Amino acid sequence: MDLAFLKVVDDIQVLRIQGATNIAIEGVNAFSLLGEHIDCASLEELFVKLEKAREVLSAARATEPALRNGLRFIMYNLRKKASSLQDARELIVSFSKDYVLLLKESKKKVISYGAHRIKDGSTIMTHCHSSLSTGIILEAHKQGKDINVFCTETRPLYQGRITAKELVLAGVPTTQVVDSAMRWVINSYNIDIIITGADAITSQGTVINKIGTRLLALAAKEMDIPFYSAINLLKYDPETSIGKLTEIEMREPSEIWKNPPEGLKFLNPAFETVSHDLIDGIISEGGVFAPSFIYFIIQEKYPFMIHEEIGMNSIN
Ligand code: RUB
Repeated sequence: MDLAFLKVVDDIQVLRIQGATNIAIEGVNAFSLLGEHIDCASLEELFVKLEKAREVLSAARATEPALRNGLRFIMYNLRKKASSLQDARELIVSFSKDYVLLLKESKKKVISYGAHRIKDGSTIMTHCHSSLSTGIILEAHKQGKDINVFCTETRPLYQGRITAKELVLAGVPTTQVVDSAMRWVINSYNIDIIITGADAITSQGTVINKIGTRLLALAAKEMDIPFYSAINLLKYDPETSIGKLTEIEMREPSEIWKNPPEGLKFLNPAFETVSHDLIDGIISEGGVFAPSFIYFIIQEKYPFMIHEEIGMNSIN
């Protein structure tokens, strides 16, 4: 398979490309480039090669529906509209651009709606690195709101440092704590609102985000602090509507400890679920709403996600 394509797959696997939105954008662009140039003699051969590439890219990170939905969007539209090889090569580029635009436009809306939710004088807490939740905080700061942020380190790969750097560089007063101090901070520092990103949302309104997010949501519940999840709806996992579970990615033990004593076992889950009863609101491009409304909003906004390929009736 094409080397440039495989390089992007590897970058996604080893987290040189990190965060659901970035992963989806880079993955879809790589898929489009591959489709445009891959050696093929017929439209049928192109489809076979694209399906193989889709499989490889989808497997790069198990818990990333925004990327899988991008590939679903391109293939679904391609099968409906492409009538020749040349036609398909042009269409793949234009459908990829359409999807990346959807991602970028939805992100702008999430940031704008989320910033409305932050009051002047607020202390905000976040976890991991999410371009959406960091975007919301930076937007509130740009609007002149006097805010103060606490963020976690996010072991084992320290994505919280990316968040901390972005905020400090922008002049936002920011404090970092170790992950295990998350409840202590909520209890001791008058947190007004918690906003995290998300990698996926299921048909039941369960959000999946970086390991530690549920602990944060439980601590928020205990102390009655509003907990919001900033998510674009392209992260909906349509397969959950036919009963499948979103897979939680398990990562290498070496991320936790490079030279551990022999015989020590590790578990290194990258993500965990936060059920809808722990979430006060989803901040999405479709508005701020209770997670349990998700299925109806997806049906209306992104019907391509619910079509025959996953065993539901086509709405398109
Ligand atoms: C990153 C992570 C982020 C979401 C959302 O995990 O959990 O909160 O991906 O990101 P990892 P965004 O570093 O393992 O990819 O808001 O940018 O889509």
